[in-house]
Amino acid sequence: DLFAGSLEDAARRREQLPTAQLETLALEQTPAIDAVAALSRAELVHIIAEVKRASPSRGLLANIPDPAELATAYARGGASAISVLTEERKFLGSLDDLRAVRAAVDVPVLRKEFIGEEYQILEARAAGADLILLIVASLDQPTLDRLKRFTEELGMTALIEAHTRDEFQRALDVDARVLGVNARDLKTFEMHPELFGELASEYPEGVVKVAESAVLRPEHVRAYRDAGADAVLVGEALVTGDDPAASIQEFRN
Ligand code: IGP
Repeated sequence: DLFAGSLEDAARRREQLPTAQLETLALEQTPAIDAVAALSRAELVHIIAEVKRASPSRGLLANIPDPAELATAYARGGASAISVLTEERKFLGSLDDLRAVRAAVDVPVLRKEFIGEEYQILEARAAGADLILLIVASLDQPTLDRLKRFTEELGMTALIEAHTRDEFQRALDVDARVLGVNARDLKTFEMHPELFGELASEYPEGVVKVAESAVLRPEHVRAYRDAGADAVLVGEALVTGDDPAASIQEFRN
């Protein structure tokens, strides 16, 4: 299971770099960028562009020899934030990718990882991330609440991800400020692009509405936008296309 793998990998890294030392590195970083503010600026729709080499559902997507170069193209196209997969086993990502992207762009950067403990959040901050992902389906409610608070204590923002109405409510119960509805069911990999629209009216005022996955063409972005999305998270379409900056420009219009 992806979540267990991420936690094992973090435990291995902790043997090399104990929590106290990692904490020092995290606190030395330039303060995190305010992602809520960035995603609340006036824009037809914000694009969160993802650096994604592979996935368990789609296999190998793209080589991406230079994630900094890809991120630079994303920023040039007008991406409001960049998501970097750091999961190593199935997505072939790494914290090195995150650091490279952080050094290359000045928009908010998201650590896309299966996060279940504070150590992984400290790693994200030490690598320069501004946002982290918390997947409601993988966390019990007290843990979700604790990790979200810890994220904010470090000055970062949590993108809290739901895939059902019940998970959406649990995200609101911990005061999600950025709430994503993932069209992809992470257990079956089935796509439910209509789910965002079904939940869109339940967002309280001021919570950033993010639609995740299932965008291959501009009309898919338009459908999410018409349903009320503030931001759309796109991976596959950008890494497999031949001009990511041009694709983002198209998606934003
Ligand atoms: C991007 P897509 O279909 O554009 O490649 O999807 C993003 O939504 C997806 O990578 C994602 C994801 C996740 C990956 C959403 N939630 C949680 C790993 C873990």
